[in-house]
Amino acid sequence: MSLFQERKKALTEQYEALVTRSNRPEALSNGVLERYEHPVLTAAHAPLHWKYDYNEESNPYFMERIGVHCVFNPGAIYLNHKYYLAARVEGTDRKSFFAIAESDSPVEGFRFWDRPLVMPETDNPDVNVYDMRLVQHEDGWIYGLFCTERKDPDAPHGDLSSAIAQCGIARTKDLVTWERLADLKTNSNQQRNVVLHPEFVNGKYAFYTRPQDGFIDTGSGGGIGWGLSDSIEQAVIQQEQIMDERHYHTIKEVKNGQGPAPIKTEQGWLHIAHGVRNTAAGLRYVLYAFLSDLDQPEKVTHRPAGHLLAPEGEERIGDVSNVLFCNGVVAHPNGEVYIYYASSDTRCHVASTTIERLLDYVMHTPEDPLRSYACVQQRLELIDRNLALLAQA
Ligand code: M1P
Repeated sequence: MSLFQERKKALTEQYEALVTRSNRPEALSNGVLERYEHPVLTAAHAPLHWKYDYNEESNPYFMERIGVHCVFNPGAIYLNHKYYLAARVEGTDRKSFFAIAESDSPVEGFRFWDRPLVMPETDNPDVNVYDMRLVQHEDGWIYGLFCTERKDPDAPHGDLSSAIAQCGIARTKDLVTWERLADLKTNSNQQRNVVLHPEFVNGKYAFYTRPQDGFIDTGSGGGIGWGLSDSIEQAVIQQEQIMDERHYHTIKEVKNGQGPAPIKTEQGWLHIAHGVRNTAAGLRYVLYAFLSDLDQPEKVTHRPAGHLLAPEGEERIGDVSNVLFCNGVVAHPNGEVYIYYASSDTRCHVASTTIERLLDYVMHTPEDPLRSYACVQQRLELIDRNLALLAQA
């Protein structure tokens, strides 16, 4: 067997073992949700034929030609009894693109389609696209909203990092063929983490936004915004209001952003979002949850304090360490919920829970009292109630 054949065989076997491995939930969770032992998608899940030249003559060493560096921040949808993840795949050339992985199971067996997703460009080509939120809208289309990034034309000479981030919009019926619509227009210089609400509100398309002044810093951008547009083909938000503010000395003091489209429940819209604070080790991204009013989704009714999920173990390390990010969730009518989240801009994980448990969490976790003394009082109340119960036992 030639070196080419040996390597191709060994790598193919390794790949098959990876994509077919089973994935068990952790034994004893905190009761809110269960993590799983393995990530559901990693860079190693990218098919070998995306990376290697399969021609022995032109690639005698069976060498990787176009590498894949990370697979993260997946949008998620359940269609025709299958789970689909629209992952952000980042090549070794640093460009991100989207690719669909599918499985019959919510927690294991995800396999990428043979080809990545081809997202059409607008007249102003994107340099980078990432973080798709998949939404089955009541108008009958599946929408993919994502961040589109282009070099900032006003960046000072020599600044090759500053970009303008805006919201790209595309729609599909089958996840295969995509129609690109005009980018969302708002009054903000920059937008990331824009999400389409799944229902019309007052007959209009409704968006969660994240206005910000700079590419990295939100500046005066106060938090998760909300706005309506008459059209989706030429989406324009004239008036943006902040519905979930950043707050001093909380998990979202630097910035925050809506995760996937919220889940409709009898008690209200259940949201998963990310909050960012600054530390000596750099920015730290955690996931949090909140509930908003059924008729006025922009009105937050319950704000549990702190994080729902924070980076743990290997999740803490990666290309951009100390980051959890979520833009995909699947909620079934029977109440099962699968939260797809990425760690450290590197890999994708799943956590499972139910709508009932998430509602219990958002409605019965106390709000952040915002001062150490008040936090101790809050905890003492719990401790005293528990000590009384323990004394009776
Ligand atoms: O690197 C962490 C995340 O940073 C950005 O998110 P945000 O706009 O909220 O800061 C995005 O680039 C996201 O993809 C990335 O995971």
